[in-house]
Amino acid sequence: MTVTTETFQLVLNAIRTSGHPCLIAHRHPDGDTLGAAVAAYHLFKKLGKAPILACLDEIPGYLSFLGEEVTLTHELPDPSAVDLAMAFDASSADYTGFDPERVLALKPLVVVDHHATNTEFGTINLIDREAAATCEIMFAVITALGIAIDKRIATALLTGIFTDTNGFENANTTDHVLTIASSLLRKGARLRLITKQIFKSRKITTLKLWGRALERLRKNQELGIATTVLTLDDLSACGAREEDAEGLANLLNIIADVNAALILRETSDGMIKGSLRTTSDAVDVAKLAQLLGGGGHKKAAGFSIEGRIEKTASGWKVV
Ligand SMILES: [Mn+2]
Repeated sequence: MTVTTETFQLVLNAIRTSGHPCLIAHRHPDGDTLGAAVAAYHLFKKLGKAPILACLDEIPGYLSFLGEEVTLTHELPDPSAVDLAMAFDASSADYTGFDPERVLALKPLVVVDHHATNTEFGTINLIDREAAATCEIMFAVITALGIAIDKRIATALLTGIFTDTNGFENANTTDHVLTIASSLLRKGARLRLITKQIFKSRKITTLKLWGRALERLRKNQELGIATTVLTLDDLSACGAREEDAEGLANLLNIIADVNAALILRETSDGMIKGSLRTTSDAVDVAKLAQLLGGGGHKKAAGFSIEGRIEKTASGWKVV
């Protein structure tokens, strides 16, 4: 890990001394934020503590197995009701989806993350930008605490590692990641369930939506970027939901001879969400996303801009 031992010890102490921690998973939760938060939830329960798991949104259907034996709240507690807050996989307070001031009011605030663009908004920042997943960092934390990783914790951590390596396929799949995955499997992690839920549980409505995006794929010759768009009309025409567009960016990351792939899609809050992916070591999509007010990782990043997407005679335009 590229974090200092001192920071690591501060986190271990914060966990050991807390009785009422609040664990925060970011909005539109994915396998990594939920995996890390749920693993921490079970960890605190094992330690006899009373954790609260807070996430603005519901656990998406394909990750429902992570919610077994877990109580989720959609609101942040009063600062006086908790003695520790931990935010997982969130690059900024804003990224959690909660009012950033209310997030920052929770103290101490431990930020556990691996985003290159993390703003270090905690009072303790356990940020390992080299880690493949926040769950990889949490594996180190739980191991260092000397707490036995049970089947539920192992499954939660493996979910985040599996999600963020896109099934051990991305460039961030190091030998260290595979060693951790192997260790989690020995502790009973349900890899077959994770594989099925993440890669083999798509609805026909989702694939129809992806079909629309695939049909519109174009390569911008100047930038060498493959782009496509999805509108809210596409969602209703396909009977799909916003969360069904997740996963499409990884699918587009299989295109040869492009510098990057970009999807622009309208969201119901009047914004356009951009998702960027690349397999090229020469391209840093996090930097590109940052120029547009977003962030992420070198090979996977995103941003949000105001606007709508309209079809014009010369193609799709952001207006
Ligand atoms: Mn992550």
